[in-house]
Amino acid sequence: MTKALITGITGQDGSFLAEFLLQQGYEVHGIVRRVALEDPGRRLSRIAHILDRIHLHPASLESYPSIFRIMDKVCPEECYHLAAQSYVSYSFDDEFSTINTNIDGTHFVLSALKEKCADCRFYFAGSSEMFGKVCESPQHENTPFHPRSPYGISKVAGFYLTQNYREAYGIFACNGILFNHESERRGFEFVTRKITNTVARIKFGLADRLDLGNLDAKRDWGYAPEYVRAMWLMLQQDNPDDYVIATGESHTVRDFVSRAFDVAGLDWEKYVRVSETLYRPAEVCELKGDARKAQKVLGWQPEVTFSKLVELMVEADLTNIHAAHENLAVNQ
Ligand code: G4F
Repeated sequence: MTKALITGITGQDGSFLAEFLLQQGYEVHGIVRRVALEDPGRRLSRIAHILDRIHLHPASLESYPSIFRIMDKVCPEECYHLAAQSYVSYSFDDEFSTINTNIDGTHFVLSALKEKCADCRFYFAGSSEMFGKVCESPQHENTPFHPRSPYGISKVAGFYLTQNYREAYGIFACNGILFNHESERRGFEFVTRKITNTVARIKFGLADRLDLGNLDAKRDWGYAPEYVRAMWLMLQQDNPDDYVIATGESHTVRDFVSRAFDVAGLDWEKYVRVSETLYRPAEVCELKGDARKAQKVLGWQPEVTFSKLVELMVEADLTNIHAAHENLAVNQ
């Protein structure tokens, strides 16, 4: 059994990756915050269905000794470092904690691996936010970075730490440069889930308005379960490398909104209100990835289209809200 360690196992990607690795016959370990173990109903909800098949270890990415202890104890063969403060907008509100946690966390994991299990293969969750103010489109592995947020800056630092550990210490360390990837498990603070959840609430009469910021921003949105497979593929190669993972298609937030309301049979223009307060101090206007290298070397290709992605997210939220409604009615 190959032993894998996932940081950020409670998040969208961590939960899909844990499921995927279990299916591949892995022994799966995850790092979680101590508070998560104390409040499993809320904080472990995405992995509730696999809790009896995975091993969770309390630690903090802000504490080197706690990470070191886990590397010493688990000594994984593959490590997927997904944990981060990953909400771009929030990174402007608290630059210091985003930058400190994200950069130190990556550094601590890499350093502890080097000390305790230098043969472990390492995956770093880089981001298309690193391209920021793009100088060419689509963006590929050699497109220069120009991050536009503290979050983007922290990911660029993590990217170079990963490359440096590969070059300086011979660690099998890979960077995935993942473009936006969404699902029915996406957090409500991200625009896609905010939209699909509000659409479902409007449909059931629980909301009458959707406030959004920049509707013109364009993103390359894919389906998260397909993206975690790409992470795994990177660590199965003969040599470590960096890969862009994207669909190659870009759509505006407005396109997403329009399709989401459409799926629910509603007219978006009746409900959406643009609020200046939701604009970011510096915006990434357009992202579109070129994943030809991943296709050629990893044999990876996305299948879920933009339209299908929106549909499956709206339908999942309609089902969730309908079920919550029914439960409420039964309990009253
Ligand atoms: O959904 P978002 O918050 O995602 P963003 O900023 O693109 O970042 C996501 O993808 C990255 C990969 O490229 C990840 F690294 C990162 O961790 C995260 O997963 O915003 C998407 C776009 C932005 O342009 C934003 O300005 O939607 C625009 N937007 C418009 N109204 C809004 C809203 N975003 C949010 N979150 N909420 C709004 O009301």
